[in-house]
This record gives sequence, structure tokens and C-alpha cells, in this order.
Amino acid sequence: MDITNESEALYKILDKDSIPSYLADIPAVVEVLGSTSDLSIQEIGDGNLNYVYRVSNAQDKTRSVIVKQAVPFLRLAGESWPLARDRMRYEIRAFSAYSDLVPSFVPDIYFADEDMSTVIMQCLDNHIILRVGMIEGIRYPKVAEHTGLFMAETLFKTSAWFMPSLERRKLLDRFTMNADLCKLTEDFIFTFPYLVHESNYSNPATDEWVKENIHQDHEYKRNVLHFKELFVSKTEALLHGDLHSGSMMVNQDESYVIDTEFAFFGPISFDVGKVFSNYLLSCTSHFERPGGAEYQQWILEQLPVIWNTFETRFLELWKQSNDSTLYVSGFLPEEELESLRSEHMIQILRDAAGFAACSMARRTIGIAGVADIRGIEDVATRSTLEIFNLKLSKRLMEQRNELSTIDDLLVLVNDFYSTHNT
Ligand code: ADP
Ligand code: SR1
Ligand code: MG
Repeated sequence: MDITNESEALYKILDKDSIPSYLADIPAVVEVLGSTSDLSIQEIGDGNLNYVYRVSNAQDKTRSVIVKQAVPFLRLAGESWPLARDRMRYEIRAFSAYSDLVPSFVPDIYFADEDMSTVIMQCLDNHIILRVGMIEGIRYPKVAEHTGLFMAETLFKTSAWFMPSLERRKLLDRFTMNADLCKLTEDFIFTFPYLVHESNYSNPATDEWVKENIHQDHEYKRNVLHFKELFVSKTEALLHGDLHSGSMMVNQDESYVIDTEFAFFGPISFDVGKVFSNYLLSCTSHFERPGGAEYQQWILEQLPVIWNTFETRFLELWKQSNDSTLYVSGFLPEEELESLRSEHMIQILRDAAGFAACSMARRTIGIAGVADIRGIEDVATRSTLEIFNLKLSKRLMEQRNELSTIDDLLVLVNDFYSTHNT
């Protein structure tokens, strides 16, 4: 649905001056804050797209909310790059779906306003962005398990193996028009990084290597196209669509998933692959960051925890699901169904490796890098890590169809680490 003219008239970009009166009219928010007469307001958005404010009662800072607003342009690129603000509609819808499916993994939503493109939610004051924690080399004992559970619950329960046909089509209908953000992914993950494009990042020490080994590697680019096709055509489950370490807020006990604006129906392996790639990018960064080899080992140990938790819960849910869009009880003998399930999981793993390869390349070559790597100041050192990541991306892409288990993936990565120097 497009933003209508009527809704356009109701929309205003919020700032520190206008936030208090905006919030004063929202009873659910006034209740959390206690009062809106003396507020402390900070813009804390470190994301690529939107503005995010932490608003607290100046007299009692424990009473706080997060106000997130979509603006009609891509924040990262500036006002000259228009981007429909109805992305907030999908953020709200996805949060609503997740509040039903996995309430303990998403912040409470106090108020959602499609006209103003805002969502007002629980302030996760005792948590930090997982990427920030991982840059510092902090270990989170629960996050891998939580990530696996989050993916299994949300992805299986919105798939055709679980939902009845009509109910599922209605849910699908609520996400089909997240067009601008799907287009961003099509362009920024699957197209621009593999061509000379004005939006791409440039590091003089890496650029030549990229030209020769990425832009001219036609086999690799055919594989990227294969994954782009999968992304645009496989409506398998409701995806988060941007599930990475910057979209999780964590502490030693809890993990929350935020930033749901890229939600759409796509291939399950896309969410899984993005998670894998961000762990791998972080792992590379610790050649130069404080965690060193021990932390790298911890990161790699998280991959099987994520996958095994995901797979176990996914299969558990699948075995409990009798009738669905796809399946009616008794359609196949149990042993056939067993083998179908295990082939299905192997395919998700292989495709996740392919999507991880695309994600590693875009985070290295494209405009939206990751702080883990882009934050390394010395250009030559950064370039070494960038080329390392691109080589790993190519290895994952090339060998993905040889993987049958998560241990195979680990062998691939460990073998790569032992034969490539930084
Ligand atoms: P964008 O869509 O622009 O990427 P995000 O939803 O990722 O925005 O939010 C940007 C930043 O705002 C996050 O990295 C985090 O630091 C902060 N933030 C977002 N939601 C919350 C929350 N519920 N509690 C605390 N901080 C939050
Ligand atoms: C210009 S693309 C911006 C990126 O930021 C988000 O986190 C998504 O990953 C998107 O691709
Ligand atoms: Mg976002």
C-alpha cells in the first residue's frame, strides 16, 4: 500500500522539540514514562535507514521508551536517495507477528503509528547490540541457542509445512508489498557489489583485487544470480530479512531481535545465511581485535550451536505438524517423510552457505559495511581482512553443495583459516 496524500498530511519528521507533545497524546506511552513534562531525549540511531530516539523521564531515568521513525530517504546515503517510509508498516507487522510467535525474543511494542511511520517500544537498557559486544570480544553464552530457537519458531511456523493455506495466504498478503526494502536487498546484496557502481565502498588496497577476482569471476557471479533468483522467487516463510549481529540486543542471559523492517516471505536459508556471515565477518576481524585466536574459536563454536538448535527445534515442530498447506496426514509413509525432511535441512544449510557468501561480499564491497571490519583504521590491515573475507566468500560459494552437516561447514572454514594468511 502506498502512503496516501491524506496520510502524507499527517506525517512530520520528529525531532527533540516535537517528541514530547507527540508522546503526550499516547496514553500507553505516558503510562510507561510516568509523565511527559520533563523528558530527556537522545538520538541513538546507528543504523543505516531510520532515526531512533531514547526517551526517558528526566526525573526517573529507569522509565524510558524507544521511538523509531522512518524518514522518506535512506539515512546512510542522505536525503537525495528517496526510500518509501512505508517500510515502517512492515516493521510493525513483523513485530506483531513475532509478538505472537516468539514474545520473549522481541521488545514490547507500546504504540505503532503508520501515519507517522513510528513504532514506540520497550527500551532495552540492559542489553547491547551483539555486534558491539562481539567487537569488544565479549562472550554471550545464550545468544547462539536463542538465535537458533528464534529462527526455528518464526520460520517453521510461517511455512507451508505448518500453516493452513488460507491463513498463510492472508499473512503473505500482509508482506508482499515491502517493495522498496526488497529492492534494496536485490541491489545492495545481489547486484551492485559485483559491478563497478558509484555506491560501492572503495579501499585502494582492495579495489584491484575486487576487479580481477570478483567482477571478472563469471562463475561466482552466476552463483550470485542463482541466489538472487532464490531471494526473489521462493516464498517459503516470513523472514526477518536483515537478521545479523546488528539486529540483536543481548546480555549474558537474554537476546532480543530488533529492526524488523525488511520482513517479507522468502527463502528460509536467507535468514540463516546472514547470521552465519556476520559471525564469520566478526571472526576475521579478531585477527586485529582484542579477542584474538581464543575469541575466534568461541565464534566458530557458536555456528554449530545456532544450527543444531535451529535444526532440532525446526524438525521437532515439523514432526508435530500433521495437516498444513503442504501436507495431509498419511500422504507419505513415515520413512519417506523422514528422508524428505533430512534432504530439506541439507538444502537449507547449503543455501545458507551461498547466502552467507553473498552477504560477506556485500558487507566488504558494498556501501553498507560492518563496523567489525570498516572500523579498522589502518587501510592496509583492513584490506588484508577484506580480501580474506572475499576469498572465504568464494570458497563458501564454490563448495556449498559439498556440505551435508554443520560439521562440514566448520571443516571448510577451519581448512580455509589454516591455509590462508592474513
Ligand atoms: P535502523 O532500522 O536504522 O537500522 P535499528 O532498528 O537497527 O535502526 O536501531 C538503530 C539502533 O537503535 C540500534 O543499533 C540500537 O542501538 C538502538 N535501538 C533500537 N531499538 C532499540 C531498543 N528497543 N532498545 C534499545 N536500543 C534500541
Ligand atoms: C544501503 S543498504 C542498507 C543496508 O542496511 C540494512 O541493515 C540492510 O542490511 C540493508 O541492506
Ligand atoms: Mg533497519
